[in-house]
Amino acid sequence: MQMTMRWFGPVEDKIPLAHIRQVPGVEGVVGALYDVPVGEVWPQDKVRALADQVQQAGLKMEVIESVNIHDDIKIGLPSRDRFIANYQQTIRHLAEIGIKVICYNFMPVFDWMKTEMNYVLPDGSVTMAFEKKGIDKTLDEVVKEVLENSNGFALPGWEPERLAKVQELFAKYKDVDENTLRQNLVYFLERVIPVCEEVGIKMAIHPDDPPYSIFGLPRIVKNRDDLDWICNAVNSEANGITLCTGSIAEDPDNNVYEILAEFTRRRRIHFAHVRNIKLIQDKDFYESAHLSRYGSLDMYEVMKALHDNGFNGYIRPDHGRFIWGETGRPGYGLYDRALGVTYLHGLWEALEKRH
Ligand code: CS2
Ligand code: MN
Repeated sequence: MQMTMRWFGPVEDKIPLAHIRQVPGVEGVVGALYDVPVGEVWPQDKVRALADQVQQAGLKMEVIESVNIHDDIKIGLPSRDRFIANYQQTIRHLAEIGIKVICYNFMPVFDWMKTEMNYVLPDGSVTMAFEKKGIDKTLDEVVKEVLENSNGFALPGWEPERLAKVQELFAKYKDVDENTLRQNLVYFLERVIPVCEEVGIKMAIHPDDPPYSIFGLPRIVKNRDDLDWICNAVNSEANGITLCTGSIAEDPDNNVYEILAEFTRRRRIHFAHVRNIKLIQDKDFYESAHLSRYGSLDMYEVMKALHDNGFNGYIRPDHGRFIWGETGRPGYGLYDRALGVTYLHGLWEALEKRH
């Protein structure tokens, strides 16, 4: 496995690559371009500049998170063909600079949803949480709160300019049910997977976060059966998964260890996001420290499911808390994610030496 950390680039991320390089066991970063509008081609000179910068810092960049999917593709509008052609071109450009995996999601309207961005734990650390009462409000109120509480950062998938028109966007999805969304995903995959196969890239879909419907929007990457359906719909290793333990485990009915084991065995998990969450009541939860004892997941079992089934993809700690006075982009401070890396390496080493 290759351990990585997400890096938001020289403008958006205040953590220098030089600091990421000092985290023991981190070989690469997971990068992206943030100044290209969703749906447009990522220009070759820009992706190359990013790759050069990472390489000069002594790190690899073989994973992109995310090349986001334009809403017209998810809705299935005639304009999708232009956006899919752009996506194909972006795949080619990324292959040329050595990218192996593209993480993406197929969630309508917005990316992950948390209701609390500054949730204070008893030890004084600050994390993110999701409480159902936080979305029992109007859509406009919820969107306003998320945007106001993101510490001044544009969260991926929560671009203020898109969400300024959130009602319009919702209206466009009014005839899109789960079936239609599935058909639209397949339409997209049938066109991009052959390109991926040709250039040696793997697509890796991220589960819905949370993995159930919110605001009446359809969700199609929620559980084992959804993942199975997606894998079979376009049966290619290039059609794979980003298995995010935190997201999958937000539905207590999901058995995250079995899901990890099955899809690792099936060679479809190309990228793993590993984080722990603490379920509070019903489906409310907060993102805890990585160690098993702080959350609801057994992180030894998580790593064992990957290890024992032959995982050889990319992995990163997912969100971290803010500790030691750090502030910044919610979920993406340096210190707690670095502790997560070290812990995950410790588990992995123990698994390697077990026999
Ligand atoms: C990530 C997601 O920060 C996060 O929670 O796990 O934003 C993820 O990058 C996207 O859903 C993948 O497209
Ligand atoms: Mn994730």
